[in-house]
Amino acid sequence: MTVEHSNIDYSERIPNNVGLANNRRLQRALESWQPNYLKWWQELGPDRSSGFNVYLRTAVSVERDGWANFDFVNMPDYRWGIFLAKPDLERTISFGDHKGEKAWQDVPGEYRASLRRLIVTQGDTEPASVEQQRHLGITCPSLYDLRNLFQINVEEGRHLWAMVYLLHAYFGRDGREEAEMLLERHSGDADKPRILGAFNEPTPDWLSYYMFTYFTDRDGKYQLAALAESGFDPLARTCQFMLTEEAHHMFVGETGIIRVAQRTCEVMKEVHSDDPKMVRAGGAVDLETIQKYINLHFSISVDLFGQEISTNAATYFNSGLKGRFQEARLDDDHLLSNSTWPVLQVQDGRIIIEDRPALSAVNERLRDDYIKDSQRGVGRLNSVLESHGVEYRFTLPHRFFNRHIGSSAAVSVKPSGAVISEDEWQAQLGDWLPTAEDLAFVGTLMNRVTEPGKIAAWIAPPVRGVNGKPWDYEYVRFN
Ligand code: BYC
Repeated sequence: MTVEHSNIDYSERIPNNVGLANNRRLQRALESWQPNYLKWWQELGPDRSSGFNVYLRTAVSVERDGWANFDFVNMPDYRWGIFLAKPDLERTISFGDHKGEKAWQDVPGEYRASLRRLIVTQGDTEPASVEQQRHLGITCPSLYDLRNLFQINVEEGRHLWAMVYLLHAYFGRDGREEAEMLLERHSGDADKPRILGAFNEPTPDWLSYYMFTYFTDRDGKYQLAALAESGFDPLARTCQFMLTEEAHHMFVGETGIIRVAQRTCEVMKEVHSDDPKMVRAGGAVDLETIQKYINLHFSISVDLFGQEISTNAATYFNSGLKGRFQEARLDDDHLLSNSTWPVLQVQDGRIIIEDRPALSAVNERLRDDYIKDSQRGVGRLNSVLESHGVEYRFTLPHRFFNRHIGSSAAVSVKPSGAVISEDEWQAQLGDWLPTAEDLAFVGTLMNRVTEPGKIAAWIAPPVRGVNGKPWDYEYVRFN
């Protein structure tokens, strides 16, 4: 058992607030993982960023405003460490078979395998996203964007540390082996891919990156919120702290997409046309292509919630390992023994809605929360079009569009929600998802802009900069 403080000790080799110095075995284990992590960062972290001085936010304590410490950091020298919010020893489990019992400060033997699996799956996504984004720095549209990319990358690295700490501290030898594996699987690797589908997809350009941080990081928000309810208190506390950082990642995504759409509207005015060809000739991404990117990234991200009907999810819930979004605020028995939840299913080539036992529909319920939240951002995006007098409107595709997980994986579904034949799907695919030609066009816009105050022509500058600085501040200094 370690002693936890709110302030982080940066004089240690591994900065931490978990009293690592008092637990020599754990300290040694983590110190032997650390060089492997740094090697991984050098090889698969942000490409060609060594020696960059970046204006970054670093956590100094886990108190409310503790991480809001901004300063220039030399890129590879960022100090990753272990920060856990203080335990609330009175906290009780709010759902499932153990409802009302004290939260566990150690792993209950019977749930060891399930917990390890959840932690490994969560941990696997963090380095995966860094790998997916590793080449983007080379084509950054501005210093502001480059700084945000690195901020997100170092935080994903820290989130990996958070999961590795749990594996090392609570799961003994198999935890240490899993921690090694987290550095051995790689995004898109044919032999050792990352665990979840979305994390093996490429992020080839900045529009994909904004979509990823809008849609896929938002899955992170919902999954972390569900894990923040966990009866295993160290996991719950870690996820609470991670969630504060997730909010910034989604902000980068949402404002990024808005800035791209805003610039498109401006170019439409400049070229006096809404013809996609003219818009492209004017140097912006046409709205139709932005919509295809939305379709792609939304569909990849809704897959991350798993099957509509899942016994895994029911077991996690019953066991008190993973709850629902804002579990404690929900007004029900938190046992779900007799309640139902409406679930969309594909049956005989048709989409039907059926009431299913709520316990087995926990994944679907989280997906419902996620979709509602995603929709709100699309509404804000449409306000930008409206304010420019543009009639076009973005939409989220149907939740069954382009799915690879769940009951609709076996059928083809249009963005509108109609089930169609495989031939129709193949014939119209290029209208709904980015084609090779669309990707190549967006690729042509990706030119590196690193002069303070300058920004690429396909994106509008942000409304404000970071931490009260102007947007054209020199956020990254190259040595
Ligand atoms: N790809 O019973 P089911 C983030 C598998 S993102 C591949 O529904 P379950 C971040 C599933 O594993 C948040 N496989 O599964 C964002 C299962 O396999 P087995 C990440 C998939 O367990 C941006 C089988 O299908 N955190 O933090 O209820 C940047 C049956 O499915 C997928 C978590 O996900 C898929 N998409 O639900 C950086 C939280 N979906 O048992 C970071 C932890 C399902 O047949 N993970 N499968 O071998 C979980 O809670 C669950 O593992 C899942 C799946 C919700 C993902």
